[in-house]
Amino acid sequence: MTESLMETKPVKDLLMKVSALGADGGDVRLKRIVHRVVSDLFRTIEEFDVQPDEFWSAMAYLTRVGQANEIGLLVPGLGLETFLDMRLDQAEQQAGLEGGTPRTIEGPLWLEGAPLSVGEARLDDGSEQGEVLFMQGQVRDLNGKPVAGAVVDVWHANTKGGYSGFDPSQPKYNLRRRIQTDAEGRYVFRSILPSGYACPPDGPTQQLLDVLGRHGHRPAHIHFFVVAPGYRKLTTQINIDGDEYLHDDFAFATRDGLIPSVKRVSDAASIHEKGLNAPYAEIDFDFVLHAETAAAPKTVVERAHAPA
Ligand code: MBD
Ligand code: FE
Repeated sequence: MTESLMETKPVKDLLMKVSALGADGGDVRLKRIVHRVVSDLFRTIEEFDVQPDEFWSAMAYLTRVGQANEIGLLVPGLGLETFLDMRLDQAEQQAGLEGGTPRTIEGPLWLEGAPLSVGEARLDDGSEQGEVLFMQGQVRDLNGKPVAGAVVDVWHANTKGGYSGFDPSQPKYNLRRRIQTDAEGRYVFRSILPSGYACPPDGPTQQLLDVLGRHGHRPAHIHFFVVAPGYRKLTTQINIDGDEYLHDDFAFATRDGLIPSVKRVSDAASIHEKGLNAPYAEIDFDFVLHAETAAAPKTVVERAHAPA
């Protein structure tokens, strides 16, 4: 066996100089993180005997991920976004926060500034012949008290799995709304049932998934931010029950408690009452928020988003 270069003084000295850990100035926490990350890369290269052509193919890969604007897609695909959620869950548990609607990842496709209305909204513009969905519920706190004036920011894909703002075929803010809860903490919206999302087939994220022998599908889902003064921001999604990828999400976002039953309504009287001419779907889902507390890390996450 050749000796481990990692354990030699020249490599240890190199890592200290790279991170400037031994020098004055700079951000000490960042220096320590850079030292750790670069050390771990060195170690990986050594342990797997990574050859220069392999290394440069990885650098070219990362370049393509950035150029294709797929960082936000690779991150959930590698479970990193779910890991951040697991850490928030753990911190809340340690702070004694229990119950409430489970969080799950935001994903890369939220846009700021969706139209705001009170109590109710229609998310689709009628241009797509999807199955009509009515979704409704109440925002409450852990004591069951309704939260009036909460804002439910909802966004989802169309019947082809595309999101407005990213899929140029859709009008601005299609399938995106902010709904302020009424005096009883209630919200209701009309939309169409989304289809699942699939990673761009020719993109770098799918390229890695292919090499791993994984698929790039998400089950059909609807995203939410729920915010109210004095409460912890909730970032979550519901999944549409029955989807073939329900428990096989490439982004690892499916959770117990986030799979409400989808009621199919097909009686003529109900259809007529809704002004429709075909059966429709109904979902009831309540959001339960935690009161804000200094005992757990904040849930408002600073994150760069695509310009709306
Ligand atoms: C999505 O719609 C999504 O929610 C995630 C997490 C990743 C890619 C597309
Ligand atoms: Fe999504």
